[in-house]
Amino acid sequence: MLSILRKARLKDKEMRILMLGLDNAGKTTIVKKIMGENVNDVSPTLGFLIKTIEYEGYKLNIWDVGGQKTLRSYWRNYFEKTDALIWVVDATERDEDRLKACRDELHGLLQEERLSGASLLVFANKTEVNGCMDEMEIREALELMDIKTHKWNIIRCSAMTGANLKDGLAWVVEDAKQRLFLY
Ligand SMILES: Nc1nc2c(ncn2[C@@H]2O[C@H](COP(=O)(O)OP(=O)(O)OP(=O)(O)O)[C@@H](O)[C@H]2O)c(=O)[nH]1
Ligand SMILES: [Mg+2]
Repeated sequence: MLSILRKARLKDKEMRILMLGLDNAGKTTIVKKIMGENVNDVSPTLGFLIKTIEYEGYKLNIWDVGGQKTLRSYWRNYFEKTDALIWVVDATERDEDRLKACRDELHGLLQEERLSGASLLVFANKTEVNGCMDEMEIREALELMDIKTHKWNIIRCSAMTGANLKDGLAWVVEDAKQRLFLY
């Protein structure tokens, strides 16, 4: 039933994208940059924001949810009907506890039945900063290689410069298109 509904929406060229990650990862900045808005006045998200982006004929409804620890228990309220999950990681984060939290929260999400049909894009953000983690370090820190339940991809990006943000959306849309023919 769920898959039929998903297919119907995909045929309407509409997608629901859930953007999550720890606080300070850069989720809101990414969305603002994609929308062409000023990225210099973001503040922590206390609830959620929905932004609709037109991309290659698709209407992408992006749910940007606050990632502070006290807010993470609310994430589950946004799982329904998610077509793609974008997990944003701060590539400049070197604190071991934060990286562990980042890994555990992600792997916890992947256990969620309501997210089982969603593809996963990991956005490694802030990569314009010198000395940030490279892709291999992030794969290891987040144990991405262990993910067998979801189709996933990792893309390095920068919300500040805008680098690769479109590539991320392109992957998400392309992946959804392929699924249209899989059902
Ligand atoms: N250098 C650099 N800083 C960034 C980048 N993206 C975001 N930031 C900074 O990171 C901080 C957090 O950005 P937000 O977009 O508020 O992070 P968030 O993930 O939405 O955080 P919550 O809403 O608390 O979950 C801000 O000071 C941003 O300016 C980036 O690509 N490069
Ligand atoms: Mg935010």
